[in-house]
Amino acid sequence: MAEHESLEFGKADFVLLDNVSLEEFMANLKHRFEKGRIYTYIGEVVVSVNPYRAMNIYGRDTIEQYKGRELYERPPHLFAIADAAYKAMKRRNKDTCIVISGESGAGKTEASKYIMQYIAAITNPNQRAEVERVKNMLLKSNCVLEAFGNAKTNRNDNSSRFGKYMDINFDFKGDPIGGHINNYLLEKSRVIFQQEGERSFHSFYQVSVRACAHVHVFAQISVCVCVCVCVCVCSCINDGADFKAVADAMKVIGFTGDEIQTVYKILATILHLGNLTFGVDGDITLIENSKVVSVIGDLLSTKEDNVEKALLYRTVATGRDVIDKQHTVQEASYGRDALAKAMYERLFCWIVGRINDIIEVKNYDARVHGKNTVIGVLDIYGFEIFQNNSFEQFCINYCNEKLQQLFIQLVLKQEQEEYQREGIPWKHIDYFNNQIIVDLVEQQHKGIFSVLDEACMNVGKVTDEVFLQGLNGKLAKHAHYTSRKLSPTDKSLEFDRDFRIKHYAGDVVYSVVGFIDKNKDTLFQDFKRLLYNSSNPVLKGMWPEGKLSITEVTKRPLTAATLFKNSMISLVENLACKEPYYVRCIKPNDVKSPLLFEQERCRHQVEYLGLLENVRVRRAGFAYRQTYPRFLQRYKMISEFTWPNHDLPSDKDAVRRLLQGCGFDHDVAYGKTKVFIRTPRTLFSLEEQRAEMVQRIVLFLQKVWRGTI
Ligand code: AD9
Ligand code: MG
Repeated sequence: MAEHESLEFGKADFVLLDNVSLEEFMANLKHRFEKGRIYTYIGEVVVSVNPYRAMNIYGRDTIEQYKGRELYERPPHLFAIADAAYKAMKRRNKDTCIVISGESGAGKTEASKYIMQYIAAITNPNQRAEVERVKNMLLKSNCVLEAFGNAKTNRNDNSSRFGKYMDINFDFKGDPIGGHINNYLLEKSRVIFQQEGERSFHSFYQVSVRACAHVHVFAQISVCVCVCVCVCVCSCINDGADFKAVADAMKVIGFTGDEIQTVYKILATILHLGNLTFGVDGDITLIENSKVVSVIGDLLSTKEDNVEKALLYRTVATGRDVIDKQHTVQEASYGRDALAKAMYERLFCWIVGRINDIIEVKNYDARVHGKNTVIGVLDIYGFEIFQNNSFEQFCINYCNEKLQQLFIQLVLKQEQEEYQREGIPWKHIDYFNNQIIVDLVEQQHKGIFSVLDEACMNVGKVTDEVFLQGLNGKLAKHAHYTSRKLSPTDKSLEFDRDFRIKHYAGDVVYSVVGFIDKNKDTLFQDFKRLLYNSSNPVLKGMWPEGKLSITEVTKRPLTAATLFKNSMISLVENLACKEPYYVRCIKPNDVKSPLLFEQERCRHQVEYLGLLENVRVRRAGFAYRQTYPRFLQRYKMISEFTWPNHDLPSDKDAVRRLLQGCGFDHDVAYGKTKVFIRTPRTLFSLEEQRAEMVQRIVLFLQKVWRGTI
């Protein structure tokens, strides 16, 4: 635990509180925030409060202060956690991960960037060119991904609208040699619709600002249905400068000129699609502003006629015949929006894929160089409650439930179970286990995703209302689910289409409108063929499934919910097999003020993040544990009773004898198979004694060799 800071700043580790009560916890958190101390530990967990101002604590000199130090030697900092994860990886050959959680706007993405910067700064002391190249690309990839995956929301001006998990691979020297990014569910509906006060993805504004300056490149980007560029320019975002930074970053990462051009062309196409409107002439559906079609044809390197046909007709196979069925205006509009969303999502995934191609580990032979180890950094969208919450918020909040469950499993549950297993006296500490909500969403047959998928499988007209009826039928008695039908007098459920989930972080009312559509996520095959048949090879390469002709049987694709659920399950499996480090971010207020610590707002977050339980488990628990044989292997040289070998009845007795001899007996507990050490200070002292002994042994051996003894 960190004890080094002056008490003027409060307690640097919540474990040191005199009484573990919510009041004391909050008082300490507030006091530290007001004193400019935004980080506080709970053991090895960092609690971070968003300062909403530039802090002078991330520079080169600060990095130097944390490099190679133990956690409790310096004031709490993200760098200390990053260093701990790095040391564990390097010294013990362990894969580690840093899981950053907290609600929207709490500071996760900023934290993930500082962590990456730190890792980049402390590695590659020999300045190997290849490693420098890899580091540069890892850092630059952030800038590109943020441009395409982040947007201004009412919660955060730079809100991540996708989940990101990045593995950084290290060689046996501990230098980065590559990486891999996994991206999760991009909120693509933002391309066609944004709530009031929000924007679409930054990338659109960046090209649009640019387009105003270079009208000849993107002619006619004016009033767009998709993206209201004029009204939504945000004072705190400099789209023009960002355009340049992103373009440079793409070049540095290694995107070719053609690829970058195609990226811009796709953005421009989507903007133009927003201008397309449909009308009728008799019983013919037509495009009202056909000039736009010709621009789109140019941008997509395909014939104008083909674009028009794909927008107005759908090719269907009836038995052996293939016919062109004309869309209604409504169908055509639906198709246009689906195309805009799908093109953007595909573009985003393609960008991630390209970055992965470039940064993946190459030419590393584990047989020659030893195991390549990994540090994973998870920065995923935070829990969110909007005015209107739809399918996307539902997925995002489910993801946060999964991560909270992982935290419970790793920090609260396993820890306590281990003490019990080892026979260490332990008074169970209660916590809210959100598994029940995870099950409510993902359970087979009964869970909300299953009910949704079932509704989508029905042939014929399936509506969102049918889905809601299904939920009401299956979940009427569930303690965490209700709906307007089930609770007609409940004022928070304003509309018939509303249902409410009691999440671990709070109640959220969702509207079922759009759930079916977003889950099915249909894009007419005609569009896939249109894009595949483009003479632009980069664009064509993004749409390989467009190769299939209409008569070729295609399997029903997995639904968006199933894909997301599967990706979350594999993410959690992946994190669970690494040694985890946690950053728990807190948002101090809703007005982005550096001065305001809204007591209630923060208290709520402390409660739902389970931080108090975390302190209790940590305080009653032990910072370090090791099996007896391994403990001896490392420390036996510091005691005459154990060096070079002991003659006690068991390793456990030997460890006890060793620790008694050092005067640490009061700080440890002896389990069935492991020794538990309460405070890191004890461990630190053992390490110091060991280092001293090793030094003496080396000197002794040198003398023996030289024959001076
Ligand atoms: V979301 O779930 O992606 O919507 P995040 O990622 O938790 O959210 P983000 O890191 O984007 O939030 O932080 C929001 C804003 O808070 C940033 O744009 C900064 O203006 C501000 N912030 C966050 N952390 C820091 C910090 N350590 N120092 C200064 C910060 N400002
Ligand atoms: Mg973010």
